[in-house]
Amino acid sequence: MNVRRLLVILVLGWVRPLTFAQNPTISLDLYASNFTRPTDVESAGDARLFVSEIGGKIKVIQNDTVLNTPFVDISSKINNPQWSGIFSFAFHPDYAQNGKIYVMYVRSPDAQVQISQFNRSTSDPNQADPTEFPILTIPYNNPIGHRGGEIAFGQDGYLYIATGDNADGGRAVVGDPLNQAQNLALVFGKILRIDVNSATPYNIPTTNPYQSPNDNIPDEIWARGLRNPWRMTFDKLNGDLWLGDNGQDGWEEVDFVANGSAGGQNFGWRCYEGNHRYPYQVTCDDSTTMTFPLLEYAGFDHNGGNTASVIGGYVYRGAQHPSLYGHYLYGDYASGKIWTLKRELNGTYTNVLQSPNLPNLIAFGQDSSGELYAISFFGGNLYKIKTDNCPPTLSLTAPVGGTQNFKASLQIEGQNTIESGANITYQAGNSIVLLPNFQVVAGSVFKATIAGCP
Ligand SMILES: [Ca+2]
Ligand SMILES: [Ca+2]
Repeated sequence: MNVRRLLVILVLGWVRPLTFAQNPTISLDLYASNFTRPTDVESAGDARLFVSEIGGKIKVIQNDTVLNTPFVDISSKINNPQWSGIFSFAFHPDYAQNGKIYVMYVRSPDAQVQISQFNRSTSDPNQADPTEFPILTIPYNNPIGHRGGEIAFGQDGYLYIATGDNADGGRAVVGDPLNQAQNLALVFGKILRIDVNSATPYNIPTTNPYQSPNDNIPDEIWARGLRNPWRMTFDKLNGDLWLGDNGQDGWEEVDFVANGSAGGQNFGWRCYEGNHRYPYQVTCDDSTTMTFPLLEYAGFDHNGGNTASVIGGYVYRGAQHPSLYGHYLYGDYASGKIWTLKRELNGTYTNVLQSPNLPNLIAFGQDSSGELYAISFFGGNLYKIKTDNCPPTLSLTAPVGGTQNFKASLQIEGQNTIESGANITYQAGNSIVLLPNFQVVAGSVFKATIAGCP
């Protein structure tokens, strides 16, 4: 042990490890613009991003440029280019090999929701073949009813489909009067789960909770009790499911299901709106059978008459913004608010309203490196989520290499490795604390300086 290492350990003998939650401070950087009513952002697992427009196109962003020719164009098949076209799309987890992309859209003329597969062109990686392979149709029959939704692959390789309750969303109407989200005979207000890999168009996973053909429950149903789920994602690190469910007039909610769940959750609607008994539903299953939200926030009735519509997002798993690591980003379409939520393993969480405001926030996106994006429906702009260059505190746990300068206005705590050949500076306004796991390996340079952010 060299003298320097010994000194670090001696100093640590009286430094109490920090226990305060570290809250990132985010900002929005314009990344691409001039989309027409964009609805969703996805990555194919490479450096490109793809953005869907409600009118039926999926566009490619490559080398910071939006390509003129869309990747997918189903403009002639969608129901309404203003409001009801492409809602969501998803690349197959093995897209690099099989070139399969899945699109969820409201189709013309019957306004049912169609989920179809398309194939990457064999001649142009920025084009999909126009041939459509139908997978599943959600038979919505209320012309103005909630249609959800989201399609996304889970870590189990199955395709999850979040559906709306097929009921009107108007202000001050009774929500889901036909109680469709609770009704297990209907696919409305549900999460469905299908296996698109072992059969055409799909198989029912044998572990689906209602897979028995004799129970009068569609075998696709995995969970129920949703009103209008808008955005469902899986944590790319651990496969946990996160979902934003739009409330009626009372409460917006964020739902959470840990990876490996057997399914069968009842998320409550319309027996419950958020954590609150919905007064118009007379008979309900026992509340102990319900899966209540991780978090709720006030909707129209409890919010001074201000409209609210939750937009579920992603857990940040990128490397560019260490203070954001492990935080779930979500927002609100009506208010433009964006929050970061850090959930601990015991289910408690820290929820922080961030200062940037994005009107008509319609979706978050995640690129192949885990960096996050947000897009505005009427604004037509795509933003990259960044953290303030100078957060109050920074806690570094992952190894760092290269030449980097980490800054915090108050304190940096390091329990990480400075990799060989690295040239790293920690700059903090008040203190730099090195915990026992901190290590500077041979051949690297590490500097610590007490200085505020410039
Ligand atoms: Ca069944
Ligand atoms: Ca609920």
